[in-house]
Amino acid sequence: MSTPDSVRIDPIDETPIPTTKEELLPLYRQMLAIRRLEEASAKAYSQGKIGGFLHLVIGQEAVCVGSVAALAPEDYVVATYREHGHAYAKGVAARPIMAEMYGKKTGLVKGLGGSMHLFDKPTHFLGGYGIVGGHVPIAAGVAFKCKYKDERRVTLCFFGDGAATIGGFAEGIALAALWKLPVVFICENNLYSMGTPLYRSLAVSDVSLRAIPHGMARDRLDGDDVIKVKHRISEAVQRARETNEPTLVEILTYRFRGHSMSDPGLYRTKEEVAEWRKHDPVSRARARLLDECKVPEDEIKVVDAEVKEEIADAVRFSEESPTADEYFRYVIKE
Ligand SMILES: Cc1ncc(C[n+]2csc(CCOP(=O)(O)OP(=O)(O)O)c2C)c(N)n1
Ligand SMILES: [Mg+2]
Repeated sequence: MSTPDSVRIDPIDETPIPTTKEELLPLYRQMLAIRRLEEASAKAYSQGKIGGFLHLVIGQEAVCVGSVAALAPEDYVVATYREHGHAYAKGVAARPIMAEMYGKKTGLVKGLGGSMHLFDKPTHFLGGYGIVGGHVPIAAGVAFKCKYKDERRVTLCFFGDGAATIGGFAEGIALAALWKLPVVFICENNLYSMGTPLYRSLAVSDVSLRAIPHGMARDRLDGDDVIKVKHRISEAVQRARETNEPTLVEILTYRFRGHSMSDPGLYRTKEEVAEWRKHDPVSRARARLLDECKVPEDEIKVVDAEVKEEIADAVRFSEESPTADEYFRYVIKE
């Protein structure tokens, strides 16, 4: 993958991990559903049907899908404001995610949170946080609870490269290492924090090196292969579950769209975006299904059609649902 040299401190192991139809097809399906869900939400946003902020994970789907595939259902996920895919991968259905963005009563948090504040107790998806890096200590706290109660549950904490410059990140990983907490910190390094490239905010661009002063295990990999992500995160999850040792994993990835819907992304060249698009995780998984797993194209097309209908249904459901009109009930009027 074409990663700027400044980002690559350690060589990255490019050896592909073999896979099977049974393993890859469900992950392809999830990634495609997330891609279609977000494309539909972008359309609704441009039509004025979704308000507030909207941050899309398009291009980064292999990170959330591969990572969450390494978990048991009772494990926890804590994520950022770019979290629709993480919630979906954890088991939240497309309908309540989309309806939440639409601000409808049928939304995941009753239409009162919006895109950045998804939260779902049944699937153990614990948010959705808008303060960059602010959720890293929260994830450490969840992991502390799991260890204290001897639950053998693991917490995945997702954050961006920009979060690695924040105090909350430094404090969260320090405590997790000190107290040996069963948490895997996953830095989704998409090379930019809004319009700021990582090399302008961190002196050393390898975020995973931050694990070293804490004696914490670390890993660093490319994020375009969902199978590789699953296998490498599985190693960290196993370490957390069996020994309560945390891991800091940095996954190099790229968002194909702007930071949010209001960002035309003028700080990146067309050539850079085109280069990364060659490593589209969804296309890559599809190609592996065809070439390596020998899945007939017609069978993949059935999945494509099912996903299309699933998302069309989520849009219809959201459009037809009643508006969450209780916003002001929770506002204190002076
Ligand atoms: C503490 C804090 N500072 C600034 C912001 C404004 N802000 C929102 S998203 C963002 C970029 C974060 O980039 P990164 O952590 O790399 O995540 P990405 O958006 O690339 O997924 C910033 C600066 C914020 N929400 N919180
Ligand atoms: Mg980023």
